[in-house]
Amino acid sequence: MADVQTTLVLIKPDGVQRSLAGEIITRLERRGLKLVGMKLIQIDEALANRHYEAHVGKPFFPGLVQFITSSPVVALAVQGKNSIEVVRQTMGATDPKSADSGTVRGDLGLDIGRNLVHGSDSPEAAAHELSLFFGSGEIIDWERSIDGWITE
Ligand code: IDP
Ligand code: MG
Repeated sequence: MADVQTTLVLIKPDGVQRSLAGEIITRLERRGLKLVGMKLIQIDEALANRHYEAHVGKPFFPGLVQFITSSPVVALAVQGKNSIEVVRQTMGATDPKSADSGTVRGDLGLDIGRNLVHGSDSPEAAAHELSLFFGSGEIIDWERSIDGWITE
C-alpha cells in the first residue's frame, strides 16, 4: 500500500523513568500500528545534536539535549497506514497543557519540557531519524495476521 509509512517514535527519559513505556507502546499497538523496530538506548550528546538539529539555537535547545541524554529512551520504528500523522495525533500537541484528552501528552503529561514522546513530523524526517536510531537489519519487515482487520 502506497500510504503505509514507517516512522520513528521515542519514549523519552521521563516516559521510561515513570514506567509509562508499556502504556505508550500499548496505545500505539491498540491504534493498529505495527512495531517493526524497538530498542532501549542511552542517547549521547552527538546523537542528540543530530536528532534535534532543527532546534539548534533555540532557547530550549541546551535543556532539551540535557534532558534527552539524561536517562535511557525507548526507540520504536512504527509502521502503518499514514503512521507519521497518526502517531503525532496519538501523541497530542507538543505542550501537554493544550494537548487533547485521549492523547499520550494530554492524558499523561503537564510540561512541554517533559512531554514523554517524540514522533517524526514528515516523511523526510522519518527516513532521516530512523537512520539515526536503527542500523540495517534492525527494522524487521514482518507479516501480521490481523492486518486485514485493521486496514482494507
Ligand atoms: P514535537 O516534539 O511535538 O515535534 P518540536 O517543536 O519539534 O515538538 O520540539 C521538539 C521538542 O523540544 C519538544 O517535544 C519538547 O520536548 C521541546 N520543546 C519544544 N518547545 C519547547 C519550549 O518552548 N520549552 C521547552 N521545551 C520545548
Ligand atoms: Mg518535532
